[in-house]
Amino acid sequence: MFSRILIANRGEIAVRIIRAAREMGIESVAVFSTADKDSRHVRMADQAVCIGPPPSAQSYLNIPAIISAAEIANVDAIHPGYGFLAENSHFAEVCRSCKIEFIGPSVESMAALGGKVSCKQIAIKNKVPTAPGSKGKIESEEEAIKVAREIVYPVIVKASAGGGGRGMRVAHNDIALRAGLKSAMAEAQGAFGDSTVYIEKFIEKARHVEVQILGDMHGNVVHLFERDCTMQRRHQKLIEEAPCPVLKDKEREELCNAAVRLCKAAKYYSAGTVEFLMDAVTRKFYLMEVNTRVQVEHPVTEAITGIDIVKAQIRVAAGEKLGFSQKDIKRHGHAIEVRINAEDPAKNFIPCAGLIEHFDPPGGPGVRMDTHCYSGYRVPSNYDSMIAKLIVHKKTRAAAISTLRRALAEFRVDPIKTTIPLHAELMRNNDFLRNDTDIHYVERLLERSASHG
Ligand code: MV4
Repeated sequence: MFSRILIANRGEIAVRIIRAAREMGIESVAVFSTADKDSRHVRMADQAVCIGPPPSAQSYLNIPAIISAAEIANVDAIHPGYGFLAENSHFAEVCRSCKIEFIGPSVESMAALGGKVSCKQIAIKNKVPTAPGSKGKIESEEEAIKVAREIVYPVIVKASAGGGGRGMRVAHNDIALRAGLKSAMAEAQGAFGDSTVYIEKFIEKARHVEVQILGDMHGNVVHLFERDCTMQRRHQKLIEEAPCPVLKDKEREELCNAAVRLCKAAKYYSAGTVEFLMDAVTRKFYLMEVNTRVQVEHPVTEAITGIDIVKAQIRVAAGEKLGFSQKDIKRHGHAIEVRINAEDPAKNFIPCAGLIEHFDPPGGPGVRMDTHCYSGYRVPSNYDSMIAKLIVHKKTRAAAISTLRRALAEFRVDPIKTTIPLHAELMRNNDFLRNDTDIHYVERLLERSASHG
């Protein structure tokens, strides 16, 4: 096992990884930008190294600075968390060439599944359901129009390297498709340095359902069931729950097995997530993409399975076997996570950085808080606005919702604005309670309430 690992991240996920390392008897090395010198991950780690000024490009994305810190601290491995360098196969390659273990999948599976065009081709070969569309990369406007007419409009143009909805355009006719293709390619080139796009039939009313995967270097791949992340806004998930409240057991089994097939085909190890769209009308599933990292919402899966996903990632990176098989994994109860962001929902979610004078988190039975915040902490304006994750786990969805209402009512963050009131409202929203939602639901809801003053 490793003696010491470096955490190439900040915020709640850095805290989460330090906790796992400490319980495993592994020393942790934090890295931080000057904006984060008073951050909780810096205080909690066994050592901390400053890697640069506030902008991410010069600190948490600064590969030479992070590798230098790793060399000086003499670590065995680096955990990238999520965001920043987590899905950068070049960074994984640099780690490998420096003989530092990257706590994630192999460079090869990151490249194979991280690119959406190659991921979709592996999926098709392995009978994982995908939306009808282009065979691969779109080479010309004429080809795009031919495909779109075949699969029937509306279609969606997607960037192969895409993420966060960038490089994505919906088109309802030839004219819109020509324009969408141009702008999606330009946006993808600018954002990812890769203009590769492909086309799919646009699924108009869908839920977002994703499967948690764990694999080891010995060819074992298991799933830890699914999460439902339908409640989101502008590609930012707001609420995540496990299990998916609308799935039937047979659908669940098919979906989870398809995700395992895909990851086995890519010789995947470590934690990963296979994302699907579920057509709310036909109940058919379509692969969206694979996230080759630990996700923000991993705690809901930990709650229902009792498996510590971060510890499993560390063990697997050290070459250990998973130590359990699919039949050993059972699910219990229902878990819901809400992301608490330092944003003002009443002002179009503008970020609200600044001093938190009072931070009083909830607790009690069935409540987990993952956060780096404390009373007296100043939220820097340079990074993502998520300041905490509140996770509840109870026997049933109804009980989890009751506990979440209670926990949200206890939660006090003063004086900065947060998304706590929005979550309190959503926990009393009848459409959410009845699962009569889709991936565009929150945006429609917010538009309605804005127009009603
Ligand atoms: C889709 C889709 C409908 N049909 N693909 C959004 C993120 C990007 N990675 C893929 N996305 C979508 N792909 C087909 N064939 C709708 C979306 C989509 C979406 C998906 C999940 C959650 C929120 C979303 C918001 C807008 C569009």
